[in-house]
Amino acid sequence: MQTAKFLVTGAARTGKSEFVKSLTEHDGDFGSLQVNDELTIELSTAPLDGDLTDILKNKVGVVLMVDGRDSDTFVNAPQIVTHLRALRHLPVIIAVNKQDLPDAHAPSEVREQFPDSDVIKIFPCVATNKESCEKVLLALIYQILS
Ligand SMILES: Nc1nc2c(ncn2[C@@H]2O[C@H](COP(=O)(O)OP(=O)(O)OP(=O)(O)O)[C@@H](O)[C@H]2O)c(=O)[nH]1
Ligand SMILES: [Mg+2]
Repeated sequence: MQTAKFLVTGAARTGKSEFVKSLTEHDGDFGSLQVNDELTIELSTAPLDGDLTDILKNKVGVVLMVDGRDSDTFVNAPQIVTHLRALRHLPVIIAVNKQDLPDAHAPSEVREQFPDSDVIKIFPCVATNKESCEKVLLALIYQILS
């Protein structure tokens, strides 16, 4: 049995816990999901303002949640990604959450924050919707395997 551990981080109230809950049915900052006899996925959340060094040690990828309704959570996304990559060079995907709400910023608007040379993946997300969260997680897994 192997366990693949992912970190879900981002600013306060961006939807980190909701993302974990939709995928794992666990309420809170941690949840696990048994894919099959060989693989378990563990998701844990952590705020951006703490020291993530130890938290990142056993992770295989990072979901950076931003709130599509709150540009304050993504104007500094390039700096956050640079910071995360400096701590540990892991695959990172950005989930632009709350796409179900009116006037949510689209992933393309988050993309505009990044230099053209940055190949980071940016996905729409509705953290309250399981299928939407699965798409984000699968995209991150494909990135890890590529
Ligand atoms: N409409 C809508 N509401 C969402 C979505 N994701 C999260 N929310 C709501 O936004 C609020 C914050 O979501 P949480 O999952 O608690 O966010 P968090 O990042 O874990 O917040 P902290 O742990 O306090 O930093 C809650 O009221 C959620 O129900 C979404 O995709 N759509
Ligand atoms: Mg939370």
